[in-house]
Amino acid sequence: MTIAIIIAVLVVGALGLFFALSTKKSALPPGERAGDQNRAQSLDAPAAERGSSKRISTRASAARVSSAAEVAATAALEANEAARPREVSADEVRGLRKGLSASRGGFIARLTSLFSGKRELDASLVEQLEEVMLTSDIGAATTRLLLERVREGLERKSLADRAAVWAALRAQANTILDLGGGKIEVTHRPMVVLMVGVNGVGKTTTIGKLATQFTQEGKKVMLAAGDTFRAAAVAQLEVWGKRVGAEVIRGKEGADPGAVAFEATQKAIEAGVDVLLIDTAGRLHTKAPLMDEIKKVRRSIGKALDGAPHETLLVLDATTGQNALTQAQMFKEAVDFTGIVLTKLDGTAKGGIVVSICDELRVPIRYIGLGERAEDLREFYAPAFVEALFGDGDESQAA
Ligand SMILES: Nc1nc2c(ncn2[C@@H]2O[C@H](COP(=O)(O)OP(=O)(O)OP(=O)(O)O)[C@@H](O)[C@H]2O)c(=O)[nH]1
Ligand SMILES: [Mg+2]
Repeated sequence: MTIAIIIAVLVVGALGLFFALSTKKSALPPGERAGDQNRAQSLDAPAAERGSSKRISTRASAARVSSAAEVAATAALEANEAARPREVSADEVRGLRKGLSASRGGFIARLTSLFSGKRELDASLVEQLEEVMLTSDIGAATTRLLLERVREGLERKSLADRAAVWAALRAQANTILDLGGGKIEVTHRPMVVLMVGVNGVGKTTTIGKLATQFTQEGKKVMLAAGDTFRAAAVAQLEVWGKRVGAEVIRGKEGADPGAVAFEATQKAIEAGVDVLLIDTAGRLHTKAPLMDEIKKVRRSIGKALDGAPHETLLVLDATTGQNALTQAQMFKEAVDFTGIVLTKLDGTAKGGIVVSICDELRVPIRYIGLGERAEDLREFYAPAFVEALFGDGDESQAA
């Protein structure tokens, strides 16, 4: 009887202790639990490896930090998902192909014509391929790289027919283009994205398109008019803001763009927005004071939020060909941009510039612009792009 009472007391005590411990653990807010933190950290790692996200460190409250950790964890999961090769749908290729029809009708048509008829596959084919590529803005060094495998294959006679040469070219193009670009993952709250580039390349329009896409995904978006030189530039951003229902932060005309960017970042933190998109004035890459100013804008954003801007996107106009490469090289010296948006690919027959940019800069292309509508901004995915540009198919069936 006594032993039974002692056993009963011990069991009740053990249960009580277990209950007390588990209650204490779950009373901690999410993110402060040891397990949660480990989970958030380990999930954060793959995103950090992509080079686009650093550990979260903001001056906001602890509660905000824990919610930022959750955002990071979710985004890292999504990034993991995105890192896996995904299937390319026929619709995706058709849509891209339509936008790239100028290039397909231009240099791609010239390339494919080299394989038509019963043409012998010999060294003269390489010379002709080289000539077409150079006139399509692929650039000398990249052309050499692209043709390396073709040349070797022809020498070793392992590339016996048209289809094999074409496949070798496509594979090589895919290797050059596959730098892990694509859609911006929202890894921080607020995720601060700074847009830079020379005049008229499509910075403001790209912001409008991105704002539309993020809003459609249910994200809260804020825009900042860092182009304080022209009233029309602010008005253009306000039109987009109104269209997508996003607040637009603006300074007085002629205000310091760094101050506007700083204020906007603070407001984005206060308002709990998911994505802050900061526009800047177009600047000539050859003008040192303007390039210094963009460095200052970046620093100001970092003062308002550690680690921000999380993405700095250089916008390049594909129709300017090799000049776009020169711009990129000079911007790279001033601001360490993390991704590229290549606009107006719909308006050029020389889409080869995409390959050249990836090869020379080794910075991923995040988006390409194939028109003026919001849906014309496409996330860049190398296999889909290669299939759309080099693949066989009829544009007349394009969606
Ligand atoms: N066809 C086509 N037009 C585009 C694309 N992206 C932008 N545009 C057009 O390019 C023009 C310039 O775009 P903006 O967004 O004003 O360029 P910006 O870089 O902000 O120019 P600044 O502020 O003057 O430096 C506009 O007429 C846009 O509609 C695209 O992908 N395709
Ligand atoms: Mg603009």
